[in-house]
Amino acid sequence: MKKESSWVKSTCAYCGVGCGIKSRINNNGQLDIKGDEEHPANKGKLCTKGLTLAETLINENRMLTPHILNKPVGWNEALDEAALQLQDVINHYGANAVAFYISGQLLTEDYYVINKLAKGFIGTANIDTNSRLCMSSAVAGHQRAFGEDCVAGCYDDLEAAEVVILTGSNLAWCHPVLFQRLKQAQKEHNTKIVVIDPRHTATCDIADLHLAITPGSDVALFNGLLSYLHNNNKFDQDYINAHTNNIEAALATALTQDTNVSQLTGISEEQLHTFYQLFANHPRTVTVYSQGVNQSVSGTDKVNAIINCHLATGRIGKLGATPFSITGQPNAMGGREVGGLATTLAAHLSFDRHDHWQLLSDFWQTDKLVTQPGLKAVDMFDAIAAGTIKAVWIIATNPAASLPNSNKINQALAQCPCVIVSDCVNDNDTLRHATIKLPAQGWSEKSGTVTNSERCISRQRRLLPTQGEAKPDWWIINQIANRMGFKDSFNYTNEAQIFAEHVALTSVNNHPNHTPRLLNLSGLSHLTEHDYDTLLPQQWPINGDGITHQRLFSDGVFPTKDGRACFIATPYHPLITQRSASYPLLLNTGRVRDQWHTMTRTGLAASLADHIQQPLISVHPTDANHYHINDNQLVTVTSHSGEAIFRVRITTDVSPKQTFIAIHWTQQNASTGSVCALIDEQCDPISGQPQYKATAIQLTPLTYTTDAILTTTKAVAFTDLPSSTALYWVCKKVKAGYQYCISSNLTPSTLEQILMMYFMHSTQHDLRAITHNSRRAVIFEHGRSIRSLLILPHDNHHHFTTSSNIIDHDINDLKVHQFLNGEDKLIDTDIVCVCKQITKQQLIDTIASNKVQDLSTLSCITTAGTGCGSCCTEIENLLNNNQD
Ligand SMILES: Nc1nc2c(c(=O)[nH]1)N[C@H]1C(S)=C(S)[C@@H](COP(=O)(O)OP(=O)(O)OC[C@H]3O[C@@H](n4cnc5c(=O)[nH]c(N)nc54)[C@H](O)[C@@H]3O)O[C@H]1N2
Ligand SMILES: Nc1nc2c(c(=O)[nH]1)N[C@H]1C(S)=C(S)[C@@H](COP(=O)(O)OP(=O)(O)OC[C@H]3O[C@@H](n4cnc5c(=O)[nH]c(N)nc54)[C@H](O)[C@@H]3O)O[C@H]1N2
Ligand code: SF4
Ligand SMILES: [Mo]
Repeated sequence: MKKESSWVKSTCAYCGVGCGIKSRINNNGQLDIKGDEEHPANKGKLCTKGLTLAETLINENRMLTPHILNKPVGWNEALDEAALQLQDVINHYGANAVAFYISGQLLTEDYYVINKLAKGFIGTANIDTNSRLCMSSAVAGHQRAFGEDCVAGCYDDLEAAEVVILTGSNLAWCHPVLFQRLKQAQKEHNTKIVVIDPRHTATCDIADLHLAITPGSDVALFNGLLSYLHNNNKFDQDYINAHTNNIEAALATALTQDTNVSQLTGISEEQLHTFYQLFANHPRTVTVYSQGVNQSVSGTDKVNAIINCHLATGRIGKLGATPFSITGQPNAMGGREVGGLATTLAAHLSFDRHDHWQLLSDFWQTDKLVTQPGLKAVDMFDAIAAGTIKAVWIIATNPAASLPNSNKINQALAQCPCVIVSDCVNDNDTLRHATIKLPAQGWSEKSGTVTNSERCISRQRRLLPTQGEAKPDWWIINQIANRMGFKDSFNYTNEAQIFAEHVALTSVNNHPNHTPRLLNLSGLSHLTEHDYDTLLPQQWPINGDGITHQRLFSDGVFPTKDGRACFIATPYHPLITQRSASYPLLLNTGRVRDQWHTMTRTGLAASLADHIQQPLISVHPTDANHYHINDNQLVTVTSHSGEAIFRVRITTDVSPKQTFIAIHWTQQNASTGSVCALIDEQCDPISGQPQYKATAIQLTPLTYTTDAILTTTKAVAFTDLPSSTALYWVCKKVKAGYQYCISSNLTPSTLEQILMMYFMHSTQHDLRAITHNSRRAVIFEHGRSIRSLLILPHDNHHHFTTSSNIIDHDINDLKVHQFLNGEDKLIDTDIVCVCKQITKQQLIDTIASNKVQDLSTLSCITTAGTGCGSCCTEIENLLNNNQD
């Protein structure tokens, strides 16, 4: 038996809450993971995704060696070839013909080096990041109001506030640990919580007030609030006079639309009044905003409309009073710090300032520094499609699935002569277009720093040995930079050296007479490599005195020329996407609780696949009636951009004429591919952030004759099948394998024949049966089941999606024979409590049969909700809905 290792502290791989974890290798050689009680972000708590991190660290689908044109090669060959191809494009077409598309999932050190290479040495600003899709409206809004991209507040403010407004944020599912903190604070101090979201989400369960706003109308709501505050003498005139500019313009714009707010936002006068009063009467107010605000053609204006209300009341930089942009990715903030966006320079230096160009050129000792912003993500891929960009290096992001109009993105990548992709996995929608694939170390192997939503820098540490020949991203970039002739400036041998350089850059000329940048890490200037290894979580700024600052702007001084914040006039424009007779419904997109983005990691954990098993479209009952659609039925969804198939979830969580689809499924795990195939490419004109939350669509019910469930220990390739075989298929991880749910227009016997031929041949042993008109087969290897198949004629009343999993069972196991005899359970319900594996049906049955009225009794009987607690709000919902 192996010995357990000691606990090592690191940071969770996923969201911008940035929870601290503790991890050790247990005596089975696997990672034990728990929350770090000493980390200021989570104080020991973790959500389902954090708790199941170890389950995702399997070697399935890992990229283990570099590849050129899909052939495995050694590192030297791959690096030489990548450098040669990039150099070749630069020689023939100039530096702007190469582009870099990077990610908020990189470590600060990786991010710093790639940005330095592109902007400082190759001399192209065509380097953008998936933060363009995520935080760029917030960045632009902060720059306009504060002069620098800074998040003023901290998590403690959520606990100190009297009123917390969550707008365009599904905190319960997307930042679950912050949600738990807020929920606890509400219990202790009776915090009033307002949720502004067109949908009823799990977050609404703690809301005192839910404003189901008309999509896209946030600017009208907050302009209305500014007018209300003015008209009711709630402005902090002293603060405005002492610390801000431009109130007149912002107020004049707001006042012109005042009377229409209820009509514009779809919120009743009464609810509006309650909200405006709550805001007006509670100085300690925090407004949290996320993608419902940022991902909009008016995203930047939405951000400034919110900030205007906080500036007008002096509610910024104070305990429990701040506008608060919460970040999505684990290092969205770190990326912004090193200038990963095409529109920013490193260390919060600006393209607008000549003195900053000089400072950075001197610091990097280069004469190639770019002085103009480069192409933003959507424009960058347009330039790839147009052929003006001829080489792209994509690192730690999956644009073929996550950018709008993904059919177009896939075409652009397919025709691009040089597509270098650094990723940890061997296959995703983007890697399918790679000409050169470079294997990167993933979470648990890589080492460096990340910054969370409250500016807290934490270490991610190495926890496990690296799989295959994967290398740190910074190392790969450094190697290619060397081969492109920049050896003197890229001679890092470890991540600590890069961090030290980043720290030094934040401190250069950063003092009062140069319009100080608030991003200042000079307090870390003398960090040794040992100090870096043992670095504790700390918030920036960390000035020379080593003192960190929890809140910014507490002194009312802003990093602008005159030290004043700026009000921005934000005229309201209704949504540009208009529904028409051909596309009468509106599509909103976002996240589900247990999956992360394109599922390359969370998709590997069987326990995370149960909560929401398939790509669903939420449809309101009146629309379902109108289209004659049943719950769980498949529909084809079309938009101006594309077409895809989803399973219907009929729910009043969405309003009539509105729908919602989650973003996680891709070409890898569903026939339909990504929901982004439907998203029209409309962007905010200032930030360039795509409008992911409002696309006009149409629904058509899908008819078919046969359903099948194939369960297998190894993933299978549906692309190998004749195209007429499956109208629709989707794959989910199950224990010991994968389960495919297939819908087809073939007869059961023909479908059986094809699937048997492609996927069910065995040299060992197989068992088949036909029972109650279903067809079943199991094949075995060395006495254990490796694949099972179940085929049924489709019945419009029972859209089953799962069958029992009998993979990796003994040939004599009772369950295997129950399956073959048709005595197994077909499941068409979701698992609500993932930790304890309790299904929705079990909970509904328990509520009914025991007349249970409260969460604690239900938890006692079923154990649901006693794990991480992320599902408690969903269980409470069931309790509310199922009591008569
Ligand atoms: N489980 C999970 N958590 C995650 C992620 C994940 O993939 N899975 N990803 C992380 C990342 S990168 C990000 S960016 C964050 C995103 O975190 P959030 O922004 O909280 O998540 P979303 O689901 O994208 O969108 C939030 C809400 O905006 C609402 N909305 C849509 N239109 C409007 C509108 O016009 N006005 C308003 N006020 N609201 C609107 C949507 O209905 C949705 O409920 O989550 C992070 N956390
Ligand atoms: N319709 C719609 N689309 C959206 C959104 C939406 O709300 N609606 N939200 C947008 C937002 S906010 C975001 S942030 C994006 C996210 O979209 P993406 O960034 O495209 O999604 P991920 O699945 O996180 O892709 C990360 C990739 O990096 C790999 N990876 C992970 N760690 C590492 C590493 O350390 N090094 C390297 N080299 N690779 C690594 C993973 O295997 C994976 O393939 O999606 C955007 N797209
Ligand atoms: S809240 Fe975010 S950072 Fe914390 S455990 Fe969950 S996914 Fe990880
Ligand atoms: Mo994001």
